[in-house]
Amino acid sequence: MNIITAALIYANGPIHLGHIKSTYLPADIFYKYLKMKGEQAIFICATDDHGTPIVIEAEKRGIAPIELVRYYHNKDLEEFKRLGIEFDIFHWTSSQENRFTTLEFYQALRQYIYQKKVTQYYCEELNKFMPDRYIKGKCKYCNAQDQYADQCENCGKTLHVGDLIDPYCTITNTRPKLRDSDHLFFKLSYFANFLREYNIKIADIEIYNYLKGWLDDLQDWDIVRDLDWGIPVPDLPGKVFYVWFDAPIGYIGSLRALRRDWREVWNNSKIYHFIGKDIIYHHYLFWPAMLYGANMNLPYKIPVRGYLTLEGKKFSKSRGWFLSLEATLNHINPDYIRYYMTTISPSGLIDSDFSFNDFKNKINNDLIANYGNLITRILKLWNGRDLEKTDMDQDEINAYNRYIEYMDNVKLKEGLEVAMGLVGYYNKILTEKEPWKLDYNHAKPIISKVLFGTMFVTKLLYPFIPFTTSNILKLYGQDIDLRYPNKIVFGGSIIPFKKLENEIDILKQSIGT
Ligand code: B3M
Ligand code: ZN
Repeated sequence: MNIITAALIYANGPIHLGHIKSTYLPADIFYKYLKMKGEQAIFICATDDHGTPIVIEAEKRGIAPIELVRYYHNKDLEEFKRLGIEFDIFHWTSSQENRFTTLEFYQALRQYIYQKKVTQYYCEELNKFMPDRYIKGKCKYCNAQDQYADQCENCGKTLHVGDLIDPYCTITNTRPKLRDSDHLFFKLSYFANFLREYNIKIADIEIYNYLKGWLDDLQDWDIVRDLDWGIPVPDLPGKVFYVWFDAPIGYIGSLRALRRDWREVWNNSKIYHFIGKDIIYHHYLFWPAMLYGANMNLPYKIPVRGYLTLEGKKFSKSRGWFLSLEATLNHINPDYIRYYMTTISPSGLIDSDFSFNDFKNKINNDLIANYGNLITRILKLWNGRDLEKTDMDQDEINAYNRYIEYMDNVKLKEGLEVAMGLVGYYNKILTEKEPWKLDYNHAKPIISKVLFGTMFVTKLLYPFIPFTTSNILKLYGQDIDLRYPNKIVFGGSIIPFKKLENEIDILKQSIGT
């Protein structure tokens, strides 16, 4: 079995194209590919429901955290579906299953967990410890006013409890006290040797270099927060587990909601975690240490992708510079989104840029002009007449082998390029041999070859543009698998795509919505 996971999405705001490109789309393409290849695979995702930002967002809207996370859970699932993303389960980390699993992990890891007092801000008016994000004050390094307690936005310094001058609680406007609170720490440092060896095995060299600084200086993790939203910590009333403790456990908690034999399945699968580069630390270090300590199967591969910029500038929610998935889906064919995002997203740490011109160009002059045109031309040329059986030639076999190799290694952009190369190969045969100038007897072998090839390459394109390709495959009697076709049923002529015209201008108007 293969388990594919996509990072669990925080349930406190809309999905944007940055999430899609780094995580959800590559995971879905890889999942579709494995299924098409005939492998068993389970695709898991969930909303990540806990953590302070969720509590703050809910408070801002005057609703309970549970209402906020349920709202986003439904909305996210709906949008993922519209993009053709098909999880076997889209669960939530505030589920029963995740609560049980988190408590079991806590028991299993007990020997690596110790209790320690930490000093926290405490609001006497509310009678509560206050998370960093609720406390503001003056930065002790640069004197900037109104900085949050965890980081100064002016000088960039990380701040610790006590580093703010004249701190105040943002809810009551009173001065918080400093008080000790009992927390639990996970001995990450104990796992240093294991983590080094494990990452030499599974991390790409680029990622390994990125991890090195951390590997040399592993800090124990505070896995407790003084909050009332989260999974309660046994024997520490008023405290919950830190969101990053129960979030990765949510992969297993979600599998548990899907399968009774979840433990066997987890421990006997190849596990692939698809993530964005901002959460490398948690997936390459923290999570494997937890799994190892709890005697559970470790991730087999953790594919990472970089951030998305929009017209060269960083996505920013607060400055309204982003494309939400919902707004994009309202105007653009989902296959176009998937196609374009794949062409700009190599694996690894490198960032990619979404550019409106490039988008239009790649859809109209690459996808439609090459693949769309091939479909339309060959079906018209054939027009349902009899065919002769053809087999793959050496060029096709080579392309197929390269496709498999790239896809197996989660090099999806490269896999797509190989498929599009094959599209070019068939177009070239038509252009060079001009079968439309021949009588059908002479044209037949050429038309047959290109037609079988076109159906074949349509299969290779299926994981990337599933809506269009599955329609075509169905219409002409093909299964969704990787076999070279042996028979084609005539389903009429079609024009599979419509060029992008003013959709691009409309999409520009949707920035920030
Ligand atoms: N929710 C952060 C993120 O969405 C976090 C991922 C959890 S994966 C276990 O990037
Ligand atoms: Zn500062």
